[in-house]
Amino acid sequence: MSKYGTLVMGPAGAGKSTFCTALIQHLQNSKRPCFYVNLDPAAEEFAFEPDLDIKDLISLEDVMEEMSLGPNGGLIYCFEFLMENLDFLTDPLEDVTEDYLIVFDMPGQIELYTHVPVLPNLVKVLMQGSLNIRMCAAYLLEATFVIDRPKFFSGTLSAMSAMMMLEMPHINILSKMDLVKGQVARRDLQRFVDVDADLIDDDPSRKPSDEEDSKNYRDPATKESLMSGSAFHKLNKAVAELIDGFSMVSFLKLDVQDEDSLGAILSYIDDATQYHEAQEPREPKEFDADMEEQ
Ligand SMILES: Nc1nc2c(ncn2[C@@H]2O[C@H](COP(=O)(O)OP(=O)(O)OP(=O)(O)O)[C@@H](O)[C@H]2O)c(=O)[nH]1
Ligand SMILES: [Mg+2]
Repeated sequence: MSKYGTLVMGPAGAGKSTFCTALIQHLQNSKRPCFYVNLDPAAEEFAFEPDLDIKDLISLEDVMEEMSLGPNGGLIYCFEFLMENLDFLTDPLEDVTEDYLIVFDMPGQIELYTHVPVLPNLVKVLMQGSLNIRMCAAYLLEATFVIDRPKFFSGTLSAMSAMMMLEMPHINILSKMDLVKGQVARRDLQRFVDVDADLIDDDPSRKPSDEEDSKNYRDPATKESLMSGSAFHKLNKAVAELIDGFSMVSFLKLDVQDEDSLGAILSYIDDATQYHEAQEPREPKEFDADMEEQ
């Protein structure tokens, strides 16, 4: 028997927990069971109470206080502690049946997705061995990043880094689409969805060339120069070309208020995990009974 799950990741404030809540509500509306796992040791409030919460094992606040660590070091400590106490996570998941979708709500510290091997090791435990969960990663990036192109490309680089580190089925999602509605033309948005590296050169707020830079000398040590000079532009171009060279990242658009949008994202997750192939065909009688209940 297989199990199915999605690992919801992305930078701080990308809308991961909001997406988890909307997805759980959508699953409930479709009468599909869900098992909600909170793996953010700093999370405080939940619209749906998690079925399993890392804070019952360890909390970031306690770690920071007792170990005198900052939020990033503290988070890595929490995950290393989880890896030493894996039964906390794996035992409850053993009993989850194949009709469930297991939703893992992850923390927003980017180090976890780019720098340390703790997440790849955790994913191996979940996807291999006795649990054998068929997983799809869902990496969220906030749609407002399209307004600031260097920011968009650095976020896209973090998504690509997670894809390469985790080596698992993966979708990328532009979240909070409601915030850019009416601000970005559909055609322009498509260039972000399919990640066009030329966006850096076409940037309307494009920064001066070397020649222009040297005409208007600015102190290279100031923050403004660092984040806007021609060297900054070259760096962004190199990042965009690197992303283009791998040709791995494209985005799905998410509006959490829209059931169709949630349904579309869920169907990508289901395709990636081959959820439908494993489901027993239902008797027409069962289907009718469900419809009557609705
Ligand atoms: N307008 C709008 N706001 C959103 C949306 N999703 C999330 N937000 C807001 O963005 C903020 C962060 O949302 P969360 O869901 O907590 O984001 P997160 O990625 O879980 O954050 P961390 O766990 O702290 O990394 C909150 O204030 C949400 O209300 C959305 O689709 N549209
Ligand atoms: Mg969260």
